[in-house]
Amino acid sequence: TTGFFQAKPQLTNQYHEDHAFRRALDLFLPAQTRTSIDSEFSQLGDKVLSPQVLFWLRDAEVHQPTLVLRDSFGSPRNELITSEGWRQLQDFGFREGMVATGYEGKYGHHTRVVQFAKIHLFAGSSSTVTCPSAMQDGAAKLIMTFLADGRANDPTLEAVLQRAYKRLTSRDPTFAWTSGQWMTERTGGSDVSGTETRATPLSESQIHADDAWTASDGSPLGPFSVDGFKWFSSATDANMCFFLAKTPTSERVSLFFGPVRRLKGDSLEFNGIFPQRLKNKLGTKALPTAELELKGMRAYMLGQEGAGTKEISPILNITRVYNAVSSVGSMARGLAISRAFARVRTVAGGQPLMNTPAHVRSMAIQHVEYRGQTMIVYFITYLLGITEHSSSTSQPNSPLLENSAWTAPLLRILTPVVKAMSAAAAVDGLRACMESMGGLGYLENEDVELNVAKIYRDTNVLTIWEGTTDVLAADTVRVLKGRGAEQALKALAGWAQNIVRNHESKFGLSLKRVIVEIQDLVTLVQRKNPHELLYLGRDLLDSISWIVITLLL
Ligand code: MFK
Ligand code: FAD
Repeated sequence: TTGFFQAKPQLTNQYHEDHAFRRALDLFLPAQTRTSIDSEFSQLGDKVLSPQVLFWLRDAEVHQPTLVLRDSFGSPRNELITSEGWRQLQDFGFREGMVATGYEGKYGHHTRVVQFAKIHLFAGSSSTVTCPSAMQDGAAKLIMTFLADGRANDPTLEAVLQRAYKRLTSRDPTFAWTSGQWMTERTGGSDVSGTETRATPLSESQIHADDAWTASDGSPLGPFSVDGFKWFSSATDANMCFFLAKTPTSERVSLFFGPVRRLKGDSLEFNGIFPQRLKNKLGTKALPTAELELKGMRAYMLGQEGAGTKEISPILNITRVYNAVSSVGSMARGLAISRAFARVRTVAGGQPLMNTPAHVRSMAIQHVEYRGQTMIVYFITYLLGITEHSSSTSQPNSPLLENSAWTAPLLRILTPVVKAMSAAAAVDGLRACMESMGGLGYLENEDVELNVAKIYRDTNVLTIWEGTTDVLAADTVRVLKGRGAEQALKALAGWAQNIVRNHESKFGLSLKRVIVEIQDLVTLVQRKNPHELLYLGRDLLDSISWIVITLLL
């Protein structure tokens, strides 16, 4: 093998190289916080590209999860096997506080910005362990809110939840838990009203008959027995899960919570859960997404019976933020690979691609899209942190958010908008990154950190799970036309008009086009009925995200 070989592109520390990422941190973090995280982030930027982490990433991709349903002698085994690399990446995530940072509160209002910046840097090296992390975080948030509101009126349930919360927010890999979120059934994932899973309350004697079995932390198993079929379970290796089921007394779904495994003596087994098969997917190959049959799974009901979708919505809203951060994190890695390639690849005329105007123009278009998405994604992490760390009198004094009444409604409207738009942008962006590397971009690159094709495959799911684009558009319409609609529209328009005024007076910018767009949006929402707006849902997403991105850029 003589002749030319392309020099290998070299990825550099993205905390230092990625201008859009740094701009988002500069915009949403106060200077003091920015300085105090500098060293940790610089190290994290190195770690996610270190030989150790890349070895785990490669191992997780090569040794995909398997299900052992029977042993060689025909006896049932019911065992899920994940790779060493996958487990090590999860442990790395725990140690680095990918979830825990969000609950340690070290950075006050800015805690969530800091936490999600870690996910952003990790995304391209994570082999999607960030998916169970997302549900772990959602579960922690739900439990935290539930306990804070005094809604666990049963002492056993309260103790079980408190113990779970400690594990969900821990940095210790030997103690920390991830969680699953099981909503989707064969009847539908967008609309869960056709849920077939049934939860039946057990009598005292039935509960105590099984007392020898506990959750893996020693907690009692729960007073409901659950039977049904969950069509998609991504965190099948999780320690616990939140899920929807119907009760004998309500045809509407309720929220349940239970351990995924149960323990008796030395024996640890699935808690009445029987994985049927692993899904054969386009991407996210290391993630153990399974179909699960539930037969006698023990669980607790949480919250109001029949209000399961509302009760589970704190998880949905957190995992949608993760989805958005993963979208920009994946774009970030794709663009870093594309830039590294352009530095070493020479094309006709002997010029490196980096000096080829047409190529640089194409890359610039992708970078502008990434920058816009990054700004709006960090805006929702900023809003989330404020809602979690503020009383009405202790909002940060920031020109980005002058009226504290805007925070919660803005977060509620923008979460589905940003989830939908960032995911679509990431798929388009990664396709373009592949193209920017020519044939090499299409290959399953042996150097896993440069495998943009894998990131592209993985990214496609971001538009589907946690709500497809049209379903998220419908969620936006639910906010803009439902109860509290007037307050929501006021917050969005008020915030945007305020930023326009600030920009015009501070920078002398003329933002007439934005003002027209805001007015058109308000008129559209007010004039159309919900059915008409549902039809125009994607236009709404487009218009809202365009306004916000323009004002944040
Ligand atoms: C690495 C990336 C990280 C991400 C990892 C993710 C891993 C993937 C895992 C999954 O995919 S898990 C499954 C996710 N499934 C979805 O996202 C379901 C998509 N469908 C919806 O979101 C539907 O809108 C929904 C199922 C919620 C519709 O249910 P309903 O019962 O028909 O809703 P309805 O009746 O309109 O609303 C019921 C109540 O819930 C209302 O409150 P009120 O009763 O007070 O009026 C709604 O306002 C409220 N609600 C619904 N969605 C909400 C919400 N409240 C707050 N936030 C929301 N998002
Ligand atoms: P459907 O709901 O049947 O949707 C099909 C099409 O109909 C879509 O294009 C949708 O946009 C459209 N549609 C549906 N309703 C409307 C409407 N009202 N208005 C306009 N259009 C509509 N789920 C879990 O619960 N837990 C998991 O861990 C999990 N992991 C997953 C992992 C992977 C890799 C994948 C691919 C999915 C996972 N899911 C999980 C399921 C995922 O959340 C669902 O696939 C998703 O919510 C869509 O549901 P569905 O597949 O039933 O499609």
